[in-house]
Parts: sequence; C-alpha cells; structure tokens
Amino acid sequence: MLTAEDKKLIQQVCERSSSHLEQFGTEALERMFITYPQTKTYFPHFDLQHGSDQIRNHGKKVATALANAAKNLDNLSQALSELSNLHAYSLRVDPINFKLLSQCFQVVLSVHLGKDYTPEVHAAFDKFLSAVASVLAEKYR
Ligand code: HNI
Repeated sequence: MLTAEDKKLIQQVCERSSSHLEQFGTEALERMFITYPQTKTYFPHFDLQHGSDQIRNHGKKVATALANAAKNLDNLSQALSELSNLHAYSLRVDPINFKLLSQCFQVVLSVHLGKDYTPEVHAAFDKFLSAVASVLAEKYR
C-alpha cells in the first residue's frame, strides 16, 4: 500500500527523470539482459547489441509506461490494463521477470540519483514497481 509520502516521492523522481526516459529505460533493459541473460529469450527479434535502436526504442516505451503509471497511482489497474493484457495473453512473459526488470530499474535510478536515492525513495519505488508487476501479472489467472 503506497502512503501519501510514497506517492509524493515517486512522482518527484518521475518528474526529475522525465527528460531521461529513453536513457534510463535503455540502461535498465541492458542491465537486465546482461545480469539475467534468460530474459533475452523474449526478444529474439531484437538486435540486443549495446545501444541498438530497438533497445533504445523499447527502453523509452517501458520507461514512459512507468512514468504514466506514476501519474495514476490511485488507479494502476486501469492505467495498465492494456499492457496487462499484452503481457499475459500475447507476450506470455513469465511474471518472475517483472521482478528482475524492477531491480534493474532501481539500480539505474540509484546510479543517477546518487544520494537522493534515499532509503525512503528506494522503499517507495520498491512498492511502486511491485504494484506495477502485480497489475501486469493479474490477468495470468
Ligand atoms: Ni514489456 C512490450 C512495458 C516488463 C517483454 N512492454 C512492452 C511495451 C511496453 C512494456 C510499454 C510496448 C507495448 C506496445 O508496443 O504497445 N514491460 C513494460 C513494463 C514492464 C515490462 C512497464 C515492467 C516494469 N516486458 C517486461 C519484462 C519482459 C517484457 C520483464 C520480459 C523479460 N515487453 C516485453 C516484450 C515486448 C514488450 C517481448 C514486445 C516487444 C516488441 O516490440 O516486440
């Protein structure tokens, strides 16, 4: 459950990151592919070399979706409904992978925010990304 303080911190970080969505999303994806190479199996049609157009385009899409979700914290299920359908029915991504990408996003934020990535921000993002992952996985059952 996100507290009012969590919501404020999440929205502040997303606003600060709004001009870096492509960069942060790309870095998170590249981190995921290197750290958890099994995640690459979902992207056989992508050029997965460092900095490829496909990774950058996709990184921007994923980070933009997260930034939009951050604007709809009281309404995540509805805001992510289309993406939930896509991941469950078409892509069939094993939900375990959402946790892996979430961790990578946290590391990217921490690298860029440095000491501003306080334990409170970390905790708020952990809750937020878990909530997003639950919504993306909720159509699986
Ligand atoms: Ni995900 C497509 C958002 C986790 C595999 N994904 C998308 C799109 C968005 C998106 C946005 C583009 C939809 C469109 O074009 O209409 N994905 C998210 C978010 C998370 C997430 C917000 C979690 C934080 N996706 C994952 C994970 C995997 C994953 C963990 C697999 C490891 N996603 C995909 C694949 C596609 C995809 C595969 C299709 C890519 C393509 O363009 O072919």
